[in-house]
Amino acid sequence: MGVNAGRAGAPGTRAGQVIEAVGGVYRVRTDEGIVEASLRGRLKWTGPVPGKVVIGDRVEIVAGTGGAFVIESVRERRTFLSRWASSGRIAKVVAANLDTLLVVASVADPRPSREVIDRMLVMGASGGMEVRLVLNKVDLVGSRAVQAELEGAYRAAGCAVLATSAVTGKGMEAFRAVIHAGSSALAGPSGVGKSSLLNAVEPSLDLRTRRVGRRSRIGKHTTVSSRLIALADGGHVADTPGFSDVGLGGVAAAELDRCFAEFRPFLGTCHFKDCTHVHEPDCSVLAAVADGHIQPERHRSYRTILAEL
Ligand SMILES: Nc1nc2c(ncn2[C@@H]2O[C@H](COP(=O)(O)OP(=O)(O)OP(=O)(O)O)[C@@H](O)[C@H]2O)c(=O)[nH]1
Ligand SMILES: [Mg+2]
Ligand SMILES: [Zn+2]
Repeated sequence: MGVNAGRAGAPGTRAGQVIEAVGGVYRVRTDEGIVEASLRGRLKWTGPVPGKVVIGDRVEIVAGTGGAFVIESVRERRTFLSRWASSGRIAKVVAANLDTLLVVASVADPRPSREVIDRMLVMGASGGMEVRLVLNKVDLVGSRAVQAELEGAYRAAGCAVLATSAVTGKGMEAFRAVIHAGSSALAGPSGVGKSSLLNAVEPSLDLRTRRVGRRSRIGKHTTVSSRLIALADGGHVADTPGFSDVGLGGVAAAELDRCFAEFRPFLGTCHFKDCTHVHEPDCSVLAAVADGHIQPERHRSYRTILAEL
């Protein structure tokens, strides 16, 4: 990385990246190894989004008295990923500076929902991440038609699609190539195979699989640990509990249309500058839906999400 070498900063400060956050303790990877750090009371944020320090955040740490490290400042985030907080409709950022959001759906068991897929694609795009759709469980009997339909639909919508099976290994070379190329997170409903896919990439991760019912988590004290895992063959993957419900609270209604990749060529040419592409006359997006350039399912997801913002 070499981020710190020769950097003009206060003496004793070094740069690093947060790779784990448990309670008030942050593990920070620096050029000179991994250290634990706490937060300075008055934290300096370079970026516009003060809040919690999360995995992926790039920080400056300084050695305090007795050799303990303190996070002094947080750099502006390049990308962010958020999900709904447990209560209310407030989305909180759970990871920063990741390159890619892999939206995982299974072709069967559980059945895929296009609206859920679209929400997660929007979340990734709105946070500035590159998004890809992973269609998992393609080994399941009778899943060919669903796979073909979704692959066709999302490729047509300008989204890269991977078809995988964590069980047979089908499509895993392409999946590995993406995972090892940068930093990513996997999002998708419970049971689609997110942990299984990561275990297939790196068995030593030994992530817990099989479906965990929502009910069984209730009553448990949730000591939530988020980690940014460095993979043996390169790349990092975020391991954050509860990625089945990504939050759209941080998305501005006026920016939602940009999060639908295939809408972009039509934006800016509607009759009204502030066109919402729902009911307005002379709307280029609605015209594109009418003549088949935009799929009605995608436009339906857009309308549903817009109504919530
Ligand atoms: N047939 C088949 N089953 C799979 C595949 N991938 C995962 N499974 C099974 O699907 C179930 C759920 O897989 P997990 O990896 O636990 O799913 P997850 O997305 O991590 O689920 P949560 O952690 O609850 O969000 C397990 O029983 C897996 O063995 C696959 O490619 N094919
Ligand atoms: Mg899992
Ligand atoms: Zn419009």
